[in-house]
Amino acid sequence: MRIDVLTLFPEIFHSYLGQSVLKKAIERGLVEIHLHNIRDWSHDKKHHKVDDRPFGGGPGMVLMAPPVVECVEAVQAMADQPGHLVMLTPQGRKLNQAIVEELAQYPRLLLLCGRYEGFDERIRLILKPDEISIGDYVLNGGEVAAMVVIDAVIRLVPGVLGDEESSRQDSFSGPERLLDHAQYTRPRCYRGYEVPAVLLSGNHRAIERWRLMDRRRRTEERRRDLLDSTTPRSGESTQDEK
Ligand code: 6GU
Repeated sequence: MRIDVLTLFPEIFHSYLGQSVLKKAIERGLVEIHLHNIRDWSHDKKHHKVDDRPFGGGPGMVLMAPPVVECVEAVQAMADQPGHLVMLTPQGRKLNQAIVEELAQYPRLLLLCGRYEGFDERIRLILKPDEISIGDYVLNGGEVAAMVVIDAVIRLVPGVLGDEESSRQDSFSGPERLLDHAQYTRPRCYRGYEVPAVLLSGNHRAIERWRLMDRRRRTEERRRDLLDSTTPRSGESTQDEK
């Protein structure tokens, strides 16, 4: 998978890209990440300005359409196939594992990160991006959200995780999209708390039954909303209906 990140702050990604899982995936040729500075497409040759004051007044600055649109077009032309354009904004559809699975199907993604008070609306009208938010809170920019998308998506690229099973057994994965079950390791007893006997039994069918029951119990206790039939399944992605 190839991911192109379009941002005003490419440096924010540098230490993240050196992180172990991603670094190994890049070294093994499973993932390619290319950083592009939107400022390089500024029409202002002197100060490389890419933002301006909003028409109609109001606080903050708005990202101008020409550098952003032209940056996206130029980056699209940098590989044989165009990528699926994702714009990170708080107005997008709220990210969940079903959307992550959908994004992981594309061989190429472009992640467009905003800053300041937002994007000139013509950027949306011209580029028709898939707008994604990572939750109902406000970040200073889309960079951290883009890293969240990259981190969640690359785990689903075959070969990136050592053990292919581990992503399928994650919270929110599998047919029921339940939370994960409890895990235990040594010692068997700590401060009076024993490891559940079934996990030491060697009976794998009993262990699987116990884990499924534990996932259902935890999900009911902590996230009743995930048990609703309206919860998006793999391949469907809807806004949260609640
Ligand atoms: Cl994608 N961007 C910003 N600026 N804030 C957010 C967000 C994105 N998702 C949640 N809050």
